[in-house]
Amino acid sequence: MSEENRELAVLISIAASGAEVEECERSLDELERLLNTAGAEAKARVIQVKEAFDPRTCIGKGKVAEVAELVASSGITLAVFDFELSPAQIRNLENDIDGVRVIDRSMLILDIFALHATSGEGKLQVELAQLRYSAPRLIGKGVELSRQGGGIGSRGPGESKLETDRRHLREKISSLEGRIKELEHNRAVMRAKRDRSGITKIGIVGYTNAGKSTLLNKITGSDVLSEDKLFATLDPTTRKAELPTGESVLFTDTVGFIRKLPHHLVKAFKSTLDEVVYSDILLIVSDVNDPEVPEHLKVTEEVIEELGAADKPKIYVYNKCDLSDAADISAADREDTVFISAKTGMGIDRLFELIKHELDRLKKAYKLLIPYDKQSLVSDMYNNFVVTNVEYADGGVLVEAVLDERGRGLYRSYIVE
Ligand SMILES: Nc1nc2c(ncn2[C@@H]2O[C@H](COP(=O)(O)OP(=O)(O)OP(=O)(O)O)[C@@H](O)[C@H]2O)c(=O)[nH]1
Ligand SMILES: [Mg+2]
Repeated sequence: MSEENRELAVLISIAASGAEVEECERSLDELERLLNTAGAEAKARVIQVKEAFDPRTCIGKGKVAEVAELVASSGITLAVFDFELSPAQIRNLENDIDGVRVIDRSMLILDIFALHATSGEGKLQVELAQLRYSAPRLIGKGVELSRQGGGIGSRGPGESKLETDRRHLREKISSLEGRIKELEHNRAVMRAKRDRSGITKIGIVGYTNAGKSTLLNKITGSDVLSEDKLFATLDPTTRKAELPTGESVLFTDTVGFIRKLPHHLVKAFKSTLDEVVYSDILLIVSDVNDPEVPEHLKVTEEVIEELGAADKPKIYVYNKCDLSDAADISAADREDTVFISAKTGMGIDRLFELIKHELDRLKKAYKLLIPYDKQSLVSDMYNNFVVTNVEYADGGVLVEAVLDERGRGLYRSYIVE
């Protein structure tokens, strides 16, 4: 889309008090980046400072009139609210403000997801999330959903199929849920296969645009799309890499997180986010230069918690150090923290050391009973792991050994304790 015919938008937020205006502005900065990623341009911002909340239009009557005036004089055709709106609120706002479509942050994020989804699974997940969230909001407000190019907030893989009828909507949702269940099952089967290979799985997670895909590419020599865009990655990619010690591990790049990430979106992406849940170690990637890192980490930890993966070993990876002052960086050398540049490769060796350290920690002592006709396994174990004791017993050799994930996978069926 050329610069001239980018859709113009007004961004709208509410601060509960004067003290919250700054936080509102930061959130709007991010909303603006989301809007740009979706191909539109922010022409104006409106923040209302207000304690009482108007349930009809969220912002007060006076502000609605102000926005209407702005819209009439500036070529703005889209109003984006930085918080969730109900279907009724959208209707009321569109009635009161002539000539704009009204969407909220969630719908904008879903729109970007729709633009960036490439795999069948990703598209299905976006479509499901849109049907659950956007469709009820768009239905009945005179927008023809089946029209091509309905604009931001109404794009999507399933756009042409969106039914205006609620019954159809429900049927569609349950059919999508069924198909996603199938894909989830396929993923589980693939995962079980990988588990049997016993290779340690490392999940790369973190705020959107932190450099997760760039890191995966650097470590594994792959070429996953990495871009200066929010939500460039939607589909997880898993690649094998060899640590300097010779050990193989699997790295998985995942969809990024963002503040006010709607709960229903996390739910819709459950099948791909499961890759996080089944990781043995999490790399939490942040952009070291971003002043919002504490907020980003908070959001990331919340999503990890929501996924039920809070108890995994975590390594905090501060990325893009090539852009920052090296003096600050070496100051904070901690066991679970590393400063890198995924672009130049700086600090990657240290990251590998930390990973190795976690791998060692994941090792545990096991007792195994190896049948007498499988004796070659015992010498394998001697070669690859630390064997602490061997006894000859009924039915086989009783071996005590310290195993990592891989060993556990390899000898799973012989573990007795
Ligand atoms: N200077 C510099 N830029 C980097 C570094 N790592 C990533 N980038 C840039 O940051 C932008 C985002 O990188 P991605 O790897 O796409 O980030 P991501 O975390 O995968 O982002 P999403 O998939 O959108 O959530 C790209 O323009 C990268 O080139 C780095 O170490 N240094
Ligand atoms: Mg990415």
